[in-house]
Amino acid sequence: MTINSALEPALLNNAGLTAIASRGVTVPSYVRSGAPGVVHLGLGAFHRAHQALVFDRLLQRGDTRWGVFGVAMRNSALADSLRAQDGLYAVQVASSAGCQWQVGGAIWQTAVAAREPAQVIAAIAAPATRWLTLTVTEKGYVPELGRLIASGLAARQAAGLPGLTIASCDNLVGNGRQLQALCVAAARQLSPALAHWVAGKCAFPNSMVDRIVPAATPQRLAAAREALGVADEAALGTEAFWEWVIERRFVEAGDAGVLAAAGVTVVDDVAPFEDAKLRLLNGSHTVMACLGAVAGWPVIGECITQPAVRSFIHGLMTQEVGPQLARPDWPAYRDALLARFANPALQHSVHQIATDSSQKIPQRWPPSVLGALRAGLPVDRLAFAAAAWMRYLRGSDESGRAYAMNDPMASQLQALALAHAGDAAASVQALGSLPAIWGEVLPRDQRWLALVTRSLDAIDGLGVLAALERLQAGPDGESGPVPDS
Ligand code: CS2
Repeated sequence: MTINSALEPALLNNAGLTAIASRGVTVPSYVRSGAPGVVHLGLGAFHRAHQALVFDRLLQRGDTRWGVFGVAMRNSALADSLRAQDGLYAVQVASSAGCQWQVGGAIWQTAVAAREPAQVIAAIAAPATRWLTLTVTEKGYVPELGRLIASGLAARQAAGLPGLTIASCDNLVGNGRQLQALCVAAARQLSPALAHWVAGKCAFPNSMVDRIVPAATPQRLAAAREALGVADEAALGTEAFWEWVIERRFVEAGDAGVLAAAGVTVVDDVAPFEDAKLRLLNGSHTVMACLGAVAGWPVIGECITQPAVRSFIHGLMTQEVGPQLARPDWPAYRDALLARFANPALQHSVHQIATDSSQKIPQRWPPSVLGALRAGLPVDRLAFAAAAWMRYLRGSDESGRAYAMNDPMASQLQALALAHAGDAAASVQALGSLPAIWGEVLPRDQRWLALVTRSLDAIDGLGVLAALERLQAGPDGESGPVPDS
C-alpha cells in the first residue's frame, strides 16, 4: 500500500455497495450492466437528482430498460469522476423529517459530447436505446445540439431501427416542441427523408420537471464521505419534493403506464404545469437571486426568511402571477414553494440561480407581466423584479463587494448597467428596451417602464430591503398592503 492510498479514502464504486448499505444508505440492488435504454444529454446535478432517480426506481422494480448512457456536453471532469465511480453517486435528500442518503445507480456509461462525439452518436443509434432525455440548460438549444442528435437519428434510420422518445427536461416554454423544431431542422440539412422520418417516427413530449438541486459544495462532499465511508466526487443534496409532468406522446404507448407507476404524472397538456412552475418557482427564484446578490444574502433560504422578502414573494405569486395560471391547485403549489425555498438544508446559492439570467428571464417574467397587464392585475412586484435585475447587473453588492456574473450577455449588460448607474430612467431605457429579454411589447409600454424606473430609483435611494418594505407599505399609491382575503 502506498502512503497516498493509505491517506485517501477509497472511492465510491460497485465493489463497495454492500458496505455502504450496511451504514443505512439505500443502494441499487439491481444488476447495473447491459445496454442502456436511455441516452441523457447534460449530466449536471439536476438530472442526477431527478430523472436519473426516477429511472433508478424503475430499475429497482426490475425493468431493465432504464439504464442511462450519461453524456456531459463539455464537463469532462464530471464525466471522468462518474466513470471512476462506476457511474454511482450519492444524493442527500433533505425533508422536514431529516436527511437521508441514497446512492443512485441508473448511470451505467458516460461520455463527453465535446470529446467523444462518435460515442454519443453511436449510443443514440444503439438498438437498445428507446429514450433520449436532455437537460442542457436554456442556452443549450443551438444548431450544434440539433446536429448531434440528427447524426444519431440518421444512423437509426439507416439501420431500420425504431424512432426515439426525445424528452427535453429544460425550463423552456413548450420544451418538447422547441426541441422537435431544432432536430427536424438539423435532420433536413442531412436529407429531407431523414427530416420526414424524425417528424414521423420520433416523439417529442413537452415536460415539466421540478426539484431544487443546488450545485454541490465542499461541505456536501465531506458529508457524503462521512455517510458513505468512501469519497464521492459527484455527491449532491436535494429536497424530498420532486415532480415530473410529461405529455402523453411516446413512441411506445406503454411507457405512460410505466412512468406513472414510478410517480411521474402523464397528461395530455403540460402547459398549465409548465406555466405555474416557470412563473411561480423559477420567476421567484430569479428575483430572489438578484435581490440576494445585491443585498448580500448568499442563499435562497436566507432571502425567504426575511419577512419583507417573504411577503414580497407571496404577494408576487398571489396577486400578480397566480390569478393568470390554469394549474388548478396553484395556491397549494405556492404554499409548498414558500416552504421549499426556506429548506435550511439546501443552501441554494443566489449566484448559482443568477447564472444565465439573460436566458432565463424571458420565460420567467415577461409572460406574467404581459398577462397581468392584459388582465388588469397589478405589476408592481414584477417591475421591482426587473429593477432588481438591472441593479444586479452592475456587478457589486450594496457593501461595494464585486461579484462575478456568469451569463453569455454579461459584459454587454454590465457595460449598459454601469454606464447609467444612478440614473434610473436612463438605466431602464437602456436595459428595459432589449427585445432578447423583454420581447417586442414591453419596451414600448410606458406604464411598465415607469414602474420599473420607480423601483430602481427606490433601490438606489433606499437599498433593497427598505425599498421592498416601502413597496409593500404603499404610502404613495404603490402596491399597497396585502389584503387579508
Ligand atoms: C433555478 C432552477 O437555477 C435556476 O435557474 O431556478 O434550477 C430550479 O431550482 C429548478 O428548476 C427547480 O425545479
